[in-house]
Amino acid sequence: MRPYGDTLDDGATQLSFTLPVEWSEAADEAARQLVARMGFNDVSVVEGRRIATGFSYFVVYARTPVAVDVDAIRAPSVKTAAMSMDQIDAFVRERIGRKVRVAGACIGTDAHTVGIDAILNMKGYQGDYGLERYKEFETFNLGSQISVEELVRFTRERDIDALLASQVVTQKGSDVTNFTALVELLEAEGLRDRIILICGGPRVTNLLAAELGYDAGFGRGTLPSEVASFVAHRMAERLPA
Ligand code: B12
Repeated sequence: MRPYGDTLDDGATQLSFTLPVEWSEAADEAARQLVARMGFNDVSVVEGRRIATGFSYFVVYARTPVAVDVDAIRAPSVKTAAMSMDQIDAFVRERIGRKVRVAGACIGTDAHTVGIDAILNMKGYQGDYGLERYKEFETFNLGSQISVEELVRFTRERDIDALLASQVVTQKGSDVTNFTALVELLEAEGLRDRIILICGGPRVTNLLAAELGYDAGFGRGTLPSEVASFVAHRMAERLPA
């Protein structure tokens, strides 16, 4: 399978990028040559303009000769059967028999709270109520710029069942660094096996989460009920038969 624009399989692709150069016709040609060197064919620079002193921005159309076999790709979804808030509350009452204690935060220096708030805050996201609204969840939203040390201390002191860590900024791999530091500290403190550990953010995939040692990862467009359902099912699975 490859991308297409006009006719199936034509490989048509749109790229956009910034170059640290004042715009000129030579800058357009530099952009064209760069994309050709990336392995693309039929390269045309459809937009090139100055965006700041010494910087230009380009939009380029080109065709890729490469393809992937989508049937050979394994990326398991984290989504359990869709359940409403009431159904999840009933499931927790029947199968777990006590409130589930959930804590969430945006970790490291990341100050983007909108994503974790969408999952935790009472009003929720896209008409789907957040975890604070659930009767059977006791929810703690620690906010932004929370260090992994603080989050782990809170987890221990409040006997948290499920820990939710958010990362929106991914510059220089800071998301992976912070997620990794959290897992490592939980392991060092002997807490990792006791909790359900979840990461999330617009660049997070369930595949990445598994690689980092998390129970699940949720990406862009996640609804609170998807997270609540995962936590409830995973808690039930962990109970002795
Ligand atoms: C609003 C915003 C801000 C606000 C944040 C306010 C706040 N209180 O959150 C302010 C102005 C403070 C800000 C600052 C910065 N920002 Co900003 N910001 C954005 C913006 C426009 C929207 C983000 C947002 O709110 N999305 C809406 C929410 C609902 O979506 P979401 O985060 O993806 O969350 C969903 C899922 O991902 C998931 N989810 C998220 N977290 C979690 C966690 C768990 C556990 C789970 C289950 C699910 C989950 O569920 C949510 C609901 O579906 C984005 C660009 C964009 N359009 O996305 C840039 C963006 C994120 N910012 C960016 C940058 C670079 C910055 C700054 C570094 C800029 C600067 N040089 O100062 C600073 C960083 C400050 C800091 N210390 O973190 C970049 C990040 C680039 C990168 N990939 O690293 C972006 C992508 C803009 C860009 N294109 O360059 N920003």
